[in-house]
Amino acid sequence: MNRLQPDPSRDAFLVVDVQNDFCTGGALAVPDGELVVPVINRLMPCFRSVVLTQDWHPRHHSSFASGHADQEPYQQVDTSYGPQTLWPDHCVQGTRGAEFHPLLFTTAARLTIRKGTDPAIDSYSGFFENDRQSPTGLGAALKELGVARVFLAGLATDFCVYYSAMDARRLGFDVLLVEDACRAIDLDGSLETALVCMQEAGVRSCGSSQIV
Ligand code: VGL
Ligand code: ZN
Repeated sequence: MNRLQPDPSRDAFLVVDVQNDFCTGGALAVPDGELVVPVINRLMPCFRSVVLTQDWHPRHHSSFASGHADQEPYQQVDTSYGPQTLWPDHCVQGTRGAEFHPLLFTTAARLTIRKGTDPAIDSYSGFFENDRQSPTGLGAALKELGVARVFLAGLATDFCVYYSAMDARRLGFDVLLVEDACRAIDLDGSLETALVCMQEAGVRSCGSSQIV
C-alpha cells in the first residue's frame, strides 16, 4: 500500500460538515455519520492547514421542505439555479444541531468556512453555492496559502463532500478523497453516481491508513 505523506506547505485537509445534525439523532442524520470523527481526529495532526466547513442556514432556508407547500423532504424542486433537493430543517444558525460534533478536534482548524447562509440558495460545496458560481472564499484562501492538494473527509460523501471535490478539481487542485473518513446519505443511488463522477473528474481515493 503506497504511503501518502502530506506536505505541510502544499496540502490541506478539508473536513466537511461534521455537525450534530448529520450524526445519529440529528435532523438529517447520515448513517454512522459520527464514525468519521475518530478517523478525522487522527489525521488532523498530519496537516498544517486543516479547514472545516459548517452548514449554517438561516431559520427559514429555501432548501427546507417545511417552507414549501405540498412538498416533502427528499423531493426535488426546480429553482432559478437548477434542481434542488428539499431537506428536513437542519443546521440552523446558532442551534445545537449546527454545532460541530462535540468530539471533533476543532482546535486544530486554521479556517472555518460557513456556507448555506443565503436564504435563497443552498450551498453543498465548500467552494461555491449551488449556482456553482457564487464563491464562499475558500478557493481564494487555499490559493493564497499555497495549497495545491486537498484531502477531503466528512459528511456526506454524495452531497457536500462530492460537490466540494468537484469544485476543488474545477479550481485546479489535486483532490484525494479519504474514503473511510466519509459517510453517505445515498438517496436513490446518489452515492454510486457521485463516486463515478468524482473518478471521471480525476478525484483520487485513499484510505486513512495510507496517510502518515
Ligand atoms: C448536506 C444536504 C443538505 C451535506 C448539507 O452536508 O452533505 N446535505 N445540507
Ligand atoms: Zn444544508
